[in-house]
Amino acid sequence: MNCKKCHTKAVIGLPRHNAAFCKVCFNEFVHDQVARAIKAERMFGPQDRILVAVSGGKDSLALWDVLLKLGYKADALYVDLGISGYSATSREKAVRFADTVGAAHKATLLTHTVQEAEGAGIRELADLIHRPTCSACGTIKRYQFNRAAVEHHYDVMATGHNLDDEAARLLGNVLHWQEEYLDKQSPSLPASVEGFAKKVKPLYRLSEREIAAYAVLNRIDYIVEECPMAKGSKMLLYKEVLNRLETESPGAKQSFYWGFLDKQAKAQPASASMTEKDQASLHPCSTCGQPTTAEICSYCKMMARASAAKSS
Ligand code: Q46
Ligand code: ZN
Repeated sequence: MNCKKCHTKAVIGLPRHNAAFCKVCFNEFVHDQVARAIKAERMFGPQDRILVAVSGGKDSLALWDVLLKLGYKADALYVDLGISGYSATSREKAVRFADTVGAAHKATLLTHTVQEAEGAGIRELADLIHRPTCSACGTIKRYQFNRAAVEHHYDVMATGHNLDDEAARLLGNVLHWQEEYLDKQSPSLPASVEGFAKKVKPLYRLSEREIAAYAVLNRIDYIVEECPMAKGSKMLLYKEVLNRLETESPGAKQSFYWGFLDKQAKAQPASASMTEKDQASLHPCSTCGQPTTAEICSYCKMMARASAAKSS
């Protein structure tokens, strides 16, 4: 198998593109896919400051790596969830990457430690308020990333969601006809109101397998294990189903998700109406000042419930 571009020995085959690449041309392909995503979805420009949400996993570290190599000003934030046997290792990977590749590009890694800030790790917090760990985790991560982006004046927040993540999420949303989520499943969500950072997903054109190959070929040291809380999740099941489809017909995931994006772009004249709607119903949380539709934001409510449960 030879490289489609330079005809030397290929290191990876990409059935959905009917192509194979050597390491150099594969890196070019990955960089090009990210550059296309940034341009097509008007994610950010060369002068913008980007905050990458890193977890120590392959996707977020590969995203940080690509953005720095493309010349963008990208710092990162790592949220330490305090999950024993997982958080220490994932943190170590994020810090090591920051100390090597990050430092070479003068990029900074910010950290937020849940145990330190909220007095308990994510599992304990979730138990205290009787909520599934992943739902409490989602609230904390969304809040802390948005807060850091706004407080440190980043123009945009980038996450490492890839084609497999987005296709699986779309499948879940369609299976349950969650139209309100479908509306917001875009690779680029504008900063709808003051206090909410713009959010983008520059890896949406690349599959999980392609990103894993990029990480390995570029010697990115990432945590291979998934978060232990992900076991048995519906997302993993949807990914499995989509992988079966992909094996049978290469390109299935891409046409499913990209097809959705095409239809969405035709149906929605940008996100103007959503922005107006959001703007009208949001105001500052009376506890922390972050935007919310209620009197107190869901993060502050969650923390108040946790500390009440602790002291009772
Ligand atoms: S990190 Fe958090 Fe995920 Fe772990 S606790 Fe669940 S939501 S599975 S992306
Ligand atoms: Zn609040």
